[in-house]
Amino acid sequence: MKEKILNILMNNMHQYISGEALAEECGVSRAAVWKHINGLKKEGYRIETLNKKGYKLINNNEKLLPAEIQSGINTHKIATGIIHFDTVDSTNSYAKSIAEGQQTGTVIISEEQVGGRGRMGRQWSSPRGEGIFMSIILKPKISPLEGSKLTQIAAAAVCQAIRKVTGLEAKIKWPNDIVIEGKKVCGILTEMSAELNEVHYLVVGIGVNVNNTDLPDEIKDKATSLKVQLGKDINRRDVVCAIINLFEPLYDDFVQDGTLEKTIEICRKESAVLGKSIIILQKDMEVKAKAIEITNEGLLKVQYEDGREDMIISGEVSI
Ligand code: BT5
Repeated sequence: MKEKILNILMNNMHQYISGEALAEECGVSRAAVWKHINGLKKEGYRIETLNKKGYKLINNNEKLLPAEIQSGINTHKIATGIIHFDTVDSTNSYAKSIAEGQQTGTVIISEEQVGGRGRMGRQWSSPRGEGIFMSIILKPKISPLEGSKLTQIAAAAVCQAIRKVTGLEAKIKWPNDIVIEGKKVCGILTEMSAELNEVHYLVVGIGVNVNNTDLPDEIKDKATSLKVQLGKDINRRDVVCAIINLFEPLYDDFVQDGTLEKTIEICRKESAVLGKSIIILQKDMEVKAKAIEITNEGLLKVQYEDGREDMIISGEVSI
């Protein structure tokens, strides 16, 4: 109901709509409308209320507010609960701190991160309002050995979402980067709490550079944003909704039927590394190899210069 009211207000941005009209269109009482409007205000929407005239939504500064995301998604589990922050240390860290008490699919999203993290303690540049910083809490009944498959599912969803919303030729740089013209536009960080044979929860963190124009010097040469590539602003909400909508069916295939078929098909089709000479960085060692296959399990099959073949589960690959 809250989403419906928000939709009507959004379609009539900057105009007053009477409580009566809203109540009629939504089939609820005016008191119920008032209650939902207060709920939206608590979520951060600026809604002006004027006696006799009704309610008016003022520009919400394009924040990624929960009701707005929920009105653009068609999922059953993923993002049915969304927690939004103006600022947070790291959405992954927060997600982990509350994961035990959450249902599968809860999404944490923030306008900025002051301690955004990459893998192995690296930093993730997370400037306010420019990118997407979100984490999904998941509780699949899988073996801990399968945890890395969630990264492949997220990569396939983000790659498709970017292509769908912007038309840009996003590619997946196995295992956890999305790149455009060889430059990183998204990173994925999957973290897990598990015992030897049981997963407690997984947190899939997704960071996308959307409207960034001024990337930090340290990453300027190897990073890009959707805006830099497209030459115009992109609505972050559209990208978030597309990611969530595309993630759920791939995730469901995996947890319900144990199949990664569609995910792997996308990871192969959009791979930035298959068939290429790559350098694998593992434990401070650099090894040259050729990327020859992404297996049905999401592993990267490589061939070293001496002809030996190997299967890698995770790691750092450069082209
Ligand atoms: C990643 O790590 O690529 C995973 C990034 C995950 C970020 C999301 S945001 C929401 C959630 N909450 C978090 O705290 N994290 C997740 P890795 O493969 O280790 O790459 C990290 C490296 O990418 C850094 O060392 C930089 O070189 C580069 N980098 C940092 N910020 C970047 C950015 N905004 N865009 C592109 N590259 C960046």
